[in-house]
Amino acid sequence: MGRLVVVSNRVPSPRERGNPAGGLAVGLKDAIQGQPTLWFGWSGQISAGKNGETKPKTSTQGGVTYATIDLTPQQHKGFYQGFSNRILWPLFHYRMGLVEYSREDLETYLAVNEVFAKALAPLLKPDDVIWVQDYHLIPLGEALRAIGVRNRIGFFLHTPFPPVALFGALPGAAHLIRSLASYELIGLQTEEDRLHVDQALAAENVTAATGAFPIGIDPDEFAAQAEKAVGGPDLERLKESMHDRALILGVDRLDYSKGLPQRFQGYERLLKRFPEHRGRVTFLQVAPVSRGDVAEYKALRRRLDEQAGRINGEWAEFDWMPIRYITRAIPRPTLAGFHRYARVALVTPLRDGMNLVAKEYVAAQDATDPGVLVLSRFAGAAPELGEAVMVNPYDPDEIAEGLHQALSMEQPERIERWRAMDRAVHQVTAGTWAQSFLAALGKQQPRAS
Ligand code: ADQ
Repeated sequence: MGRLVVVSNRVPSPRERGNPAGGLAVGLKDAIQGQPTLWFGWSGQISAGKNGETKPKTSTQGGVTYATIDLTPQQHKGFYQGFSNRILWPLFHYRMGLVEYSREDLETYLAVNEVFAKALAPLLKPDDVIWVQDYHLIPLGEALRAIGVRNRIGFFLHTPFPPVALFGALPGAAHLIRSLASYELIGLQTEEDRLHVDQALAAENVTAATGAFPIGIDPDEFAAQAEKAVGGPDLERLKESMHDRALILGVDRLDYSKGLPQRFQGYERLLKRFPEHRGRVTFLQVAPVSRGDVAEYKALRRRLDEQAGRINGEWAEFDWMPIRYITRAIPRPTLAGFHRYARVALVTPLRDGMNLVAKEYVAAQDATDPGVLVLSRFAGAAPELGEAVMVNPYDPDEIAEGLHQALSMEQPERIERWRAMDRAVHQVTAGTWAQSFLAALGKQQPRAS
């Protein structure tokens, strides 16, 4: 049996391997169980090596061989911070106004993909199946083909893919789209994203197989963690501090795609327009700092600091604080318990590939007394979780109304909605995501024979 070769920008560090926190790592954990796997990518380290002469460091842990390379400071700046995070990330989240294009960054992006290809190729065996992950590595398939790699290669995009009119505005877009044709299969999160990719391919007169493969979680594992947290010290501390108030929970990386300023405004609107909730609810937002060295993220953090401080200053009583705001990560087992205890989860990204937090909240609920999910209709999870209270995340008033509806919802309706969502979360899991993508990849005609 050939190996599965996963390629992603970041390979989890040895410390992260047992307890993954990012969406991609959480999803892949399940996928790679029981299959000989090589996981290749950036170590997360920056070192002053010579471009293009990188030899991967390998180590084996939990049945997976990890092979990593470092980036030079110049590669890290142009490829990761620049083209990936300042250009592709905002563009793929429909935020043209935040794109800071530079041709140098595009060139570094293409060059680093070639470096990845050259470092990976010697590790490959003829019957390996290669699965490239995410927007950092769009041209990797093309770079591998250029140096003679003939293995089956699939690509999965974890972010949304915008309409071609938007994507086409990016200098270099045509090349990136054409490079997609090197893959045997291109996987997207939703049918909408798939349609956009099909349209982009058609606009460049190239063909490639595409499919929607929504990513999921391991719902039983998360539910077990949530149940285990009940009665544990962290959840007890939280409960005690709540004085029977209803908990509204938000959990996101601190990222402008997650709609946090609008969410804070929406919560403030709830307090303003529905006074019955004043003093009766607490909003806990956990938002660990992410990409903290990119200017846009610094600005977002300042804005949220300001908003949280101002809203608390304006609405707090001497014995009640409306918002609790934490910019550090919280261990998953603790977080699972918080999800279970929360009366409402507020998941309002302006755009999101999928959003695993929404699925985790559903999985964590107590079947007899579940909470309510308030969900952005622009999350990739929205088509699957149609029983959530759906909101337009750009409209703080709609968020406030959604929160009010969620907080006022009677138990039978909460149970009915939750059951439908729990079925959906069990139907599409991290495991089925990987299996269905890899099965579809296996059926494609090889492109490079
Ligand atoms: P992300 O943008 O990182 O992922 P998401 O799908 O919500 O977003 O996944 C985040 C993961 O990290 C979840 O498992 C969550 O529990 C965990 N996490 C978040 N905040 C945390 C905290 N404070 N402490 C501990 N853990 C935390 C990207 C795309 C998504 C897509 C995923 C997977 O942007 O749209 O769903 O990849 O494809």
